[in-house]
Amino acid sequence: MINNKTLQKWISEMADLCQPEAIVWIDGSEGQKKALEKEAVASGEIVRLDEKKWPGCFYHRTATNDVARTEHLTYICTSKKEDAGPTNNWMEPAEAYRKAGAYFKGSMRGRTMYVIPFAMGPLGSPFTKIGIELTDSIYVVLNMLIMTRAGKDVLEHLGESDNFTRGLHSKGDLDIEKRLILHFPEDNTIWSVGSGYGGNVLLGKKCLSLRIASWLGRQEGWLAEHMLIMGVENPEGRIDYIAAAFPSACGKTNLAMLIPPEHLQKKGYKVWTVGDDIAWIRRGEDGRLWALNPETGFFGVAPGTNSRTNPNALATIRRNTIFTNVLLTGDGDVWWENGEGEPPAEGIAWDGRPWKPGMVDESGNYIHGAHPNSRFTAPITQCPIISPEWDNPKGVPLTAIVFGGRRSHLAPLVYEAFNWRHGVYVGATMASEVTAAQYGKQGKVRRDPMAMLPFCGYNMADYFSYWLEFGRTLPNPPKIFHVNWFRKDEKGCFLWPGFGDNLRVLNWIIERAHGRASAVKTPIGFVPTPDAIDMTGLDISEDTVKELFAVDPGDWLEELAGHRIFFEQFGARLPSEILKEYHALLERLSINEAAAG
Ligand code: GTP
Ligand code: SPV
Ligand code: MN
Repeated sequence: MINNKTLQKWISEMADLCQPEAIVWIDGSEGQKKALEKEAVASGEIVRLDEKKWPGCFYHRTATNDVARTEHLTYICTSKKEDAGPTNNWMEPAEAYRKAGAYFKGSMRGRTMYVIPFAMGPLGSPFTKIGIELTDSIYVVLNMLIMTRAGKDVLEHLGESDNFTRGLHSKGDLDIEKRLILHFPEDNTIWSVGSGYGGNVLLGKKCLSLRIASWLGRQEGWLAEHMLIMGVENPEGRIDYIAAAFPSACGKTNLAMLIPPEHLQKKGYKVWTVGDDIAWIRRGEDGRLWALNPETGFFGVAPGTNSRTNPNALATIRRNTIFTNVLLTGDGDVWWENGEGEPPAEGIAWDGRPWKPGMVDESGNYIHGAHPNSRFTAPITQCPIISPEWDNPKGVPLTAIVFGGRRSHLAPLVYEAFNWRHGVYVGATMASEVTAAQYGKQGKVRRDPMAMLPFCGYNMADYFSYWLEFGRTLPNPPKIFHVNWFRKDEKGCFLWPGFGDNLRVLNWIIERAHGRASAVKTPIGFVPTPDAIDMTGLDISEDTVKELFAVDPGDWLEELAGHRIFFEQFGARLPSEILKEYHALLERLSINEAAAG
């Protein structure tokens, strides 16, 4: 099928290691896809859903110990430990190849090795990167066919070049003790073994498009970020594009597909989806930043997705979608918590056990039908508001960059950084409550700079330096903002309705970026004046608005202690500008607190 010597040699080496029974090339054809679906249905790897209700849709359940990214088993394997930095797990490359090699050895005996040539980005775009994933999972193949541009066109484009990411994946025996997700940025290589869950095994996604790409981006002068991209069209027809970084399960997919509240719809506002998880950002010849979504699908969180919160997602997943770890019913239907309609009378839960509504465990806790990190994989083109620009090889020009997290307390609904350098500080000090998208204690606040803590492929101190340097080269860097949809009152209820109403906040952001809309200066940045955000049609009290915008210098001074502890781990590698920003913020807050107190 191919003449690429480097590729052939690598595949034969990997086949020698894993010893598959057969090797099958993925060509991207409909016929091959159908045949693979049939085979996986026959083996029980996937279940075909009811054809009337869910045309072209399938269900898959992963092992119960394999339902989220395992960050503690994810490594950056650089020759020097300092290049991975203190926030990444590190393994010496030779040691890593040896250790994982033992798990890969013979792991594909009796199985087929699928060769998936895939491109992240449209073929021919200056952004685009090519990867080859070798895998023993049809589920992975079917997901990659949705999430990436995969097939023989990619091989033709690659030709005899050796410039591609080498990805090797085997389910192994799905033993968490023998699971490793390894990145070798110096070799442009990814090895993933012992898992069958999304972010661990769809190697084009977090592994290539963020960890490897962030490394490549720094060498080549661009940024790879954990960001959604969306367009907001105003009544005059002007479209402003925004890129926003929120940690996993903190609202990227939802914001990217937002439906404007009625009042703004009537005025003529529209939203266009460009991407929901990853943005590759380059400096354009015009001095602006241009962003591209390298993916072709959504791998979205199912629970909480319903026709009130995200009707566009619901429309997107009606057909040709793979559901993972949701609840399955006997008649080929699926269901998840806070989804559509009443729960079915009975079904099979995410862990494979029979489930009925109202079931509780020994301690009286609710038993979930769908796993909180259950997901759908759906083609991006099925999104009703897909932007006509979504696959423009140039990307889209950015008006603003937004950072955000899940903070019950402290962070106001929105604020604007004073300038690029301060904006980098705001991103670098992002924090969020841990969600079900990663193993760990849920609800605990952890620092997650630019939502990249689990995804930065090199030393995070160098990443901060690179962001600072990147901004210095821009004649008019986009304004940087921070949002928090998740602030709660003392009863634990969200203060802000969120979802569609977030457009009200985006409009303020866009107006500010164009030098309009009013704001007050606070120690942490510019916060909207009480009347600056259009609240028409919202049932929200003046007191709530005040609480949403409140900046408490005492609480922020406590928060700053956390910033300092986080930064200390980087030692001398931390850029001095970050420390300068820290001291300036400390001073602004101290003056403010003294004045208040
Ligand atoms: P990853 O795919 O893990 O990167 O997640 P994501 O950032 O795309 O998050 P997603 O949009 O899937 O949202 C995750 C959860 O947050 C879902 O349960 C949503 O219902 C909920 N959520 C999203 N936006 C809002 C919001 O504005 N307010 C509130 N209260 N919840 C939200
Ligand atoms: C995330 O966890 O940020 C996701 C899902 O988008 S995964 O592909 O598993 O990383
Ligand atoms: Mn994500």
